[in-house]
Amino acid sequence: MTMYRRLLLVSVFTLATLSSSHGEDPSTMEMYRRYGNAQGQMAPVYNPPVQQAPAYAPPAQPVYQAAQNTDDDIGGFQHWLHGFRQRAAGQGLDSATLNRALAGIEYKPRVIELDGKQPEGKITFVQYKKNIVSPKRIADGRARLAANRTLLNRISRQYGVPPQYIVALWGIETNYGRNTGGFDTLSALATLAYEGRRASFFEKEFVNALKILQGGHAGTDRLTGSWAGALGQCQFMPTSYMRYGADGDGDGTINIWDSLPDVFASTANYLKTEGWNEDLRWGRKVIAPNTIPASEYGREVRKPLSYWVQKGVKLPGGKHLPATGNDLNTLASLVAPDGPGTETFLVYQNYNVIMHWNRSTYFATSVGLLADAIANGP
Ligand SMILES: [Ca+2]
Repeated sequence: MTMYRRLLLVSVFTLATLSSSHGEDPSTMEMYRRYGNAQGQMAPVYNPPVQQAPAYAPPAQPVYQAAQNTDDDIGGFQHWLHGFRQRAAGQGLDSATLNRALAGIEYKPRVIELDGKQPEGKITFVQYKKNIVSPKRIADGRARLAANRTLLNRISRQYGVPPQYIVALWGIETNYGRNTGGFDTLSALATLAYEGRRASFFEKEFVNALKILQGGHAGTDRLTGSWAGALGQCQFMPTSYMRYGADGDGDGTINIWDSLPDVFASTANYLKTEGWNEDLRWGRKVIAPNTIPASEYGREVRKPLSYWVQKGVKLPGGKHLPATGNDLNTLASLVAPDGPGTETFLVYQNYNVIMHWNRSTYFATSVGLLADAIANGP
């Protein structure tokens, strides 16, 4: 199906839905059936949320010529941008910013394609870890830690987050700043908000990306990153940038693209804000006896270390866990990313902080393992 036909269908489908008081008249169902057949499981993506209705009101200002022409091959997207513009203006974005930012925005089919190809669940943790915590990434991390030792120590003291975690997140997110992604952030976020699978999430990110622009933190040329809209060397979504971004070099701006002090301070500030406990590690690899049922695995099951010791959880090699006195009250959970009976970890509060960054046990466990490998290096 050509892009033109695809978008026209979406547009017609949406208008048909809006014209029906119940959204279930035969014409709507027919459009849904046809579109669903063409797109398989992607069909629900195009179920237009009710709040998108204002997008189809007549535009107040004829800024977007294409939006008034349903024959245009980007008509549906431009219609959506019209509506977005009205909503964004109500959230404190000025016309100068909107004119500047929205003029160059394009619908990006590749972004939607990638959104449907998330790797999680398709590979095992063992395979993921082999790629992510590779000998090369460990060696690079050790070199980066050594090269930035003074800076990292300063930021570590300020935020209470050990340097190796800052370096590990940097290494996993962008391979130490080498791969920040080449997608135009505004177009990517607009495409994801328009397509609708997580419309409200991506529209909020889109608004915040425009606020970054309006605040003078970055120009449109700067706003490039992952297909999902993550920015800079620490791959913050715009909302994370607004919430956790920190000025590590004191120049008055938060530059997570070029300033390592800003990248490190922002990363550390994120972890600190979400509850990092500098007295604890992230977790560690353990051996769990098979008498522990599957129902006791998972981050939701938080028990004192004394409980796990009593259940027979030990260090690899069979030694006892290094916990005495108050340590035995520390809450911990058993996590086995590939399931009970496979590689198992006993994790603490800081693991949950990493999971806040990215809700993936593959990701969080790999960050911990890479941090340990970097810190324990030569
Ligand atoms: Ca700065």
